[in-house]
Amino acid sequence: MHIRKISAREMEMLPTEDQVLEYEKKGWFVGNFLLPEEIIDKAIKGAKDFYNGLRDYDFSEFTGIANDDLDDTVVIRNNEFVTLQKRELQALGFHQLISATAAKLARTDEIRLFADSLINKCPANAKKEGAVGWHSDKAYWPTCTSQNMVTAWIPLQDVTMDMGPLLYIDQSNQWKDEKELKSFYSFNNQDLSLFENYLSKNKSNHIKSPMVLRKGQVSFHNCNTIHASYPNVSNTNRMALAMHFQDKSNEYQKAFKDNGDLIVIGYDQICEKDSDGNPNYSDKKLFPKIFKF
Ligand SMILES: O=C(O)CCC(=O)C(=O)O
Repeated sequence: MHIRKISAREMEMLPTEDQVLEYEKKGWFVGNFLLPEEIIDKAIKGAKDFYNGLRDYDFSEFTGIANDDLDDTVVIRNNEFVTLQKRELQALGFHQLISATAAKLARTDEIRLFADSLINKCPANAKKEGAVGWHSDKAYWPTCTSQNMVTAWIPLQDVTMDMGPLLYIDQSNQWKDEKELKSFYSFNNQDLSLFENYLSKNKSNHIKSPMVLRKGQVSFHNCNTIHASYPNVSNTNRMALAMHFQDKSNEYQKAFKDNGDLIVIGYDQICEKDSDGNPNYSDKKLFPKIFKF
C-alpha cells in the first residue's frame, strides 16, 4: 500500500504536545481539522453501495467479525473491515490527517489498521432500542500488548444530541486496572443505567462528554476510555465509521479466560499466523500499515 507523506500544512493541524498531554489525561480528543465535505459525501455513497451489496476489493473471510445484513427489525447495523472492501470508505478511514493525528496521540511513528466498524444507527423503534452499551475497546482486545491503541470516530453527518452521539467518560482511561468495571461492558447491552448507577455510587465526580460534532469533525479515544451511545431518537439515520488503530509497538499476546481457556478474538481467526502459529498483528493484508511519519 502506498503511504502518502503528510504535507507541511497538514502537520500544522496535528495535536500539539499540550493537546497530547490533555488527551492522555482525559482519554479523548477532537481533531484540529475539518475533513473535506467531498470525501464524506463519497463515503456516504460508498456506504449505501456497500449496503446494496457492491464491493471494490476482495474480502471473503467473515468468521468472528461483524457483518450485519439489512434487517428492518434491527436498529443498529454493524459491519467490520469495510475499508478493506469499499474504495470510498477506505479513502475516508485511511485519510492522512486522521491516521497522523492518531499517531501523535499514541506517540508512535507508525499506524496499522486493527479493525474498523461502519455503524448505522437508525431512528429508535417503539422499544427505544439502539443503544451501544458501555465498554472500552481494550476490553475486547486482551490479546493486544499495547495500551496506546486509538480509535477515530468519524460521523458521516452532523451529530446532534438526539441522534445518540458517542459518549465518553472523561478520564476513564485511567481506570483500566479496575477489573470490577469490566463486568458491565457489552457493546450490545441496551440497559445503560446499570453501569451509570454504579458510577453514581463509586465515581460520583465523573463527567460524561457527548460527541456532538459537525460533519467533518473526528473524535479520537484511547482504547481504555469507557464509552457508549444512547438510541437515536431523531428522524434521521446516524452513520459513523469507527477506525481502530494499532501503534507500532502493538503485538499479539496470549490471554486467558478465568477458566483457563485461551481467548481468541474475532480477528485472530482470520489473520495470518506467525511461525509459532500465533496471530500476526502485522499481517499486511488484514492489518496494513496506513501511516508513517
Ligand atoms: O457509534 C457508536 O455509537 C459506537 C462507536 C464505538 O463504540 C467506537 O467508536 O469505539
